Amino acid sequence: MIVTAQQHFTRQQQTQFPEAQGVFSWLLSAITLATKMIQAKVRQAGLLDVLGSAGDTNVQGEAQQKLDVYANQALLHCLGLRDSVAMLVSEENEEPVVFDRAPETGKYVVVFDPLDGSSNIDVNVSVGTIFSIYRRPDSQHDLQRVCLQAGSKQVAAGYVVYGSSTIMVYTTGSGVYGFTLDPAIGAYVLSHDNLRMPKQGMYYSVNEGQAHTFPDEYRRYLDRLRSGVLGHSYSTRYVGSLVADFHRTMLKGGVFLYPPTRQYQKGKLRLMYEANPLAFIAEQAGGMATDGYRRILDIEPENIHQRTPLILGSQMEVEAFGK
Ligand code: P6P
Repeated sequence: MIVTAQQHFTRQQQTQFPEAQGVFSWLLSAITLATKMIQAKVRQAGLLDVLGSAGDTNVQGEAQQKLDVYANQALLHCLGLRDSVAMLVSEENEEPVVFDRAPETGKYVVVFDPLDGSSNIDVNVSVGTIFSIYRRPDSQHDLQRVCLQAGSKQVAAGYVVYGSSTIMVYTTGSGVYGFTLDPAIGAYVLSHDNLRMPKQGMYYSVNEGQAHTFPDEYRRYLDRLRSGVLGHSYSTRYVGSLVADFHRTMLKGGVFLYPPTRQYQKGKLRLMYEANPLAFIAEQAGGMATDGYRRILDIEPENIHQRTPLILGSQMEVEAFGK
């Protein structure tokens, strides 16, 4: 018996948000629709002359790949059509996109990275979409307060990895569920029911090429992992695409880390649309996520594009940092 993502959203909502009358599951369906549009383009990247830069740079100053632009437009379009969306925050947009909706209608804020790791598309490496959903605080009109909420306030988070298959993983705070897109029927079908991250893994995942610039506590930590102090030696796996590296960590355990480096003194990854959603999912699956000092989900954001160091993965490995 197959369970589609849509059926799962509805079931989750009936048990968790009965007051939402279908609005919440309708919102999630906008995201799955956009990701189906994105995956169709990603699968044909080499054929549709979408390779290479769109000629612009985004707010991060990074060369915008044409698929980045397409992915961002797909999410802005599909989500913008939902009356329940009050505001959208995207890695590709310097400012939030605000919709003039009454507080009792526009109840949600969606934050997303439309196509993370897109520089890998030209070499056919997995890329992904990451999203996070917050409630609009009651009668809150201050834009800053609406979109700058700590990760602990998320009502849902998820990612889609466009890899050897297209898999969507999400949580609404009651466990983690994975769905594989079945191209034959165009639906996401439940494939990972109540996903749990192993308490310890065999892999650590970090860009070793930057290790000489990591702060000492990170270098000491990696030396301890390599020397087997956690009971066994480790192999390293690093795709260079956050969603792919995290999805492996979800299934196999271990730890992913992006430390502060000489180029990125506060770490490279973004709090709002990379660290927070993946931290929520990791914790819901029995894992952990810190910035080296604090639980990621406790960080009070100061701006929508702020970066953070990230240590993310199995409880055993994350707890061992700093010991
Ligand atoms: P580095 C991709 O550009 C990305 O934002 C993440 O997907 C990935 O984890 C990270 O950067 C890789 O960065 O500096 O190791 O190439």
